[in-house]
Amino acid sequence: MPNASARPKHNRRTRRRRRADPARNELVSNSLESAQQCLFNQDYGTAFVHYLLVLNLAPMFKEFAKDSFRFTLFKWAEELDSVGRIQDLFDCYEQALELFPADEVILNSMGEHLFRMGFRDEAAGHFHKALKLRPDYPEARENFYRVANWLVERWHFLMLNDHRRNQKYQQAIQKAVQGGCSTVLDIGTGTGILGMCAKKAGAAEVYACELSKTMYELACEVVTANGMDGSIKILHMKSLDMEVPKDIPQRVSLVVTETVDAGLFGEGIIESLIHAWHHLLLPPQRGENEFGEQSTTGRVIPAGATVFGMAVECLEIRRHHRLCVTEVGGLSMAAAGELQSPVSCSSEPDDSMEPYTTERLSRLPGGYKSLTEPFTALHIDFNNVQELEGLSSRKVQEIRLPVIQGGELDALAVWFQLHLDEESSLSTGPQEDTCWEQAIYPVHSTKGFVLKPRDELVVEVSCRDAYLRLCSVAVLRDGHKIHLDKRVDSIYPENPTSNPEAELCSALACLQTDQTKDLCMLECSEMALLNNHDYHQSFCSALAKLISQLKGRKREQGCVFQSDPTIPSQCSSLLYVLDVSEGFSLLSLIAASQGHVKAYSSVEKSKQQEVLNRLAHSSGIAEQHLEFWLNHIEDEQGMLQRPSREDLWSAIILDCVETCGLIRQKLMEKASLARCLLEEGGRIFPERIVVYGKLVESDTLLLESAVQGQEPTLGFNIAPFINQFTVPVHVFLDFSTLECRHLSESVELFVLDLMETNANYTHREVKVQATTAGRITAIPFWYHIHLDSEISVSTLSHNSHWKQAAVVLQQPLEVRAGDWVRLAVKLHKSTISISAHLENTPGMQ
Ligand code: 44T
Repeated sequence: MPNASARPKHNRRTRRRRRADPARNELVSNSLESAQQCLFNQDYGTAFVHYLLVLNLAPMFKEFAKDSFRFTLFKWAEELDSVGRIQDLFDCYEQALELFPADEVILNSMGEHLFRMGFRDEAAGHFHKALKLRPDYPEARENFYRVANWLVERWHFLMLNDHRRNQKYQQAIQKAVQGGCSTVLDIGTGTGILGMCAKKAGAAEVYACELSKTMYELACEVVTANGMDGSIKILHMKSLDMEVPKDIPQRVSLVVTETVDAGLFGEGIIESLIHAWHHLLLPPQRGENEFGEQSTTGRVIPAGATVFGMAVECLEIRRHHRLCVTEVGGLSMAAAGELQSPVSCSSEPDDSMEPYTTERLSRLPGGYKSLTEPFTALHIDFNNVQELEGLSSRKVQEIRLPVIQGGELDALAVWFQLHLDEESSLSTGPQEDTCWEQAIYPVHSTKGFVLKPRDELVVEVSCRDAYLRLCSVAVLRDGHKIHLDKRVDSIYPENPTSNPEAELCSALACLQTDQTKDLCMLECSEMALLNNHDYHQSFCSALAKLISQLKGRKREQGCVFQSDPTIPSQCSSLLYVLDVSEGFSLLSLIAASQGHVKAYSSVEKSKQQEVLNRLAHSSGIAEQHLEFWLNHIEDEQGMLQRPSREDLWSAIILDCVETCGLIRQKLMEKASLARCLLEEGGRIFPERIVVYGKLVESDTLLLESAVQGQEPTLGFNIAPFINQFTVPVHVFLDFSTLECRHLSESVELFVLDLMETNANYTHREVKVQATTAGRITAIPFWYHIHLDSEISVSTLSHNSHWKQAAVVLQQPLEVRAGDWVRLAVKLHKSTISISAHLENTPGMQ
């Protein structure tokens, strides 16, 4: 398709001749007429082709036909989407954007398609563009807020707000540049800050590379705004793809980088530095450097790192990685097989496994207990390429750690000290006042292992695929070695010949059961949900109540219920329950265990379906009473239509709140659809959700939301650029450990009635009185999920698998104790927004 915007401008003569071209004019007018006719007939595909022809031949019709063209495009795209013609769909959008490159509605709509297909970064880019074109476009704004976290991760704000870290890096760079490193490469430049430090320190040549497109564009904007666009060359690429002289003219004398994650190596720093030493850096320095002279050798900031570890007991970590209950909602879990979170470094690495997760230990609800002193796990010199290369082949190091306090071994926590140069370092330790999280290597052994004060814990440290791996392998107790990494926990004597019988038994046990067969992976939040006793108990009671009511009703209608649930009942006496929870859920089984219930589960993964089948079997639930719904239907749209049955659903269980603390998208649409599919007396679980919130003053939340203060960052103008990516709602918050001052009591913000459509509203004003003076910076919110009029679950409870969310106010609001604050709460497409105003009505109490 020709690019209309790129076509050369016509001079007057050609334009006059064009206007006078009757054949062309006729084609245009016929095509326009056909386009309109096809549109009227709802033949969107043909209409779209006609419009393309008209608008490419006669761009002057663009304004006139814009609305109809958009409408046609959206309708045609919907059709293409429904039949899975995805490539055609995106081709149409591309053709449309060639005609209307600055059309925010088309951009936003293409973003929505991209998002649904899982192209989150690309989707985010489209929403961002749409919003730049029209900042007051609410649809694009909401979409943008939903994805901004993927474009610019929230830790960028934390790092830029961390003045000590910024200053230390700046000083180290300044010293190196003044010491002779005059050509500099900033690997993973982010906003461009370290590159700008090098330029400001007087480096002659500065290069920077960044692999994220959004961050690259942001760095370009920032560098230009600081008047350095001519003097820093920024490349949109991964450092590993850089070559001399193609990308930079010659090797540099200094590489600066902060491509480190909480586990140090997760951003690929080892690979990047090995490549840099081979291809981008001058050879390393041997002996003393000539101070002040232009350096002919290369070096890296940071110069190296020391990694520390410590064994901890922590219930919060445990409940996210191990099954801690024996019974869930009345079902014994004994037959479940082994359930494991995907965070493990003991098993073979595969794509679905992560060796560690991250947490800020100081903010874990319930805290943690150190079971050992911190130990040094590894030291690495970034200026020694042989050492970097040898890391993966280093032999596994075994460390023995004396246990200092008894407690259950839940995880090894890891942090590091980054040595910027010989003098200066940064620590990511749990006791430090920094923005850093720690890496957590959870222990998986099913029963949990309680360490005693005189024990020694044996930890193995190794480096595989350039990831640091730490594994608790054994405990030395009273001269015995107790192995921890065996699936069957077994006691081995230090000297194997002293108890050959025990050894033989455990070897046999390992042979007899192929334990990996029954291993099933659950997300951390799914594991926490299984461990959430109250949640399942509440559902169990509410379901039991409803089912007994409905059975009573059916009996009155003359139905007979067999006492033995394994004998197939008459169809009309069965009750149907559908659980549309996302991910792993036992609620369908809990429903089926009530008897005379046929339950439909939405669990999709086959390993997880196997677990449900095993549990059904061990709980005496007849095989035909549990079905996997999604095995039968092709597309999601059929989700709530029960297959081939004239009876209606007795209960539909909806998943209302995402783990991150937000209401699930399209919840209300699903609820209204579900309502139409219920039998008389049937219900939706939950029937109602009440949103609660509280006024708080929290600097922490501000630091994670935007670069704070009016002062430039290290003298550079960065904040206004990165702050464009600020979002008003903060997710995955732990309100119980958030450092903040509570400025009011909890207040009901909003009610969502899932059973009564008419009861719902989209706006609500709530008045709340400040109990303490302060600056309201945020309003954390959470939900009471009412299953029926008596039973509810709170997303704020201590054993919840949900986190909380918070609205961070654009401008903090100063209040005195007793002031009334008016909150305007809005719910648009499952997104909550809140603005706060001081209520100044005289006499208001
Ligand atoms: N997270 C810290 C990681 N990059 C920090 O695209 C600490 C997380 C964190 N570019 C809470 C707190 C904290 N070539 O923009 C990124 C990334 C880019 C590269 C070019 C390469 N080889 C790479 C590798 C990475 O570098 C930037 C920084 S990476 C990590 C930083 C505050 N949660």
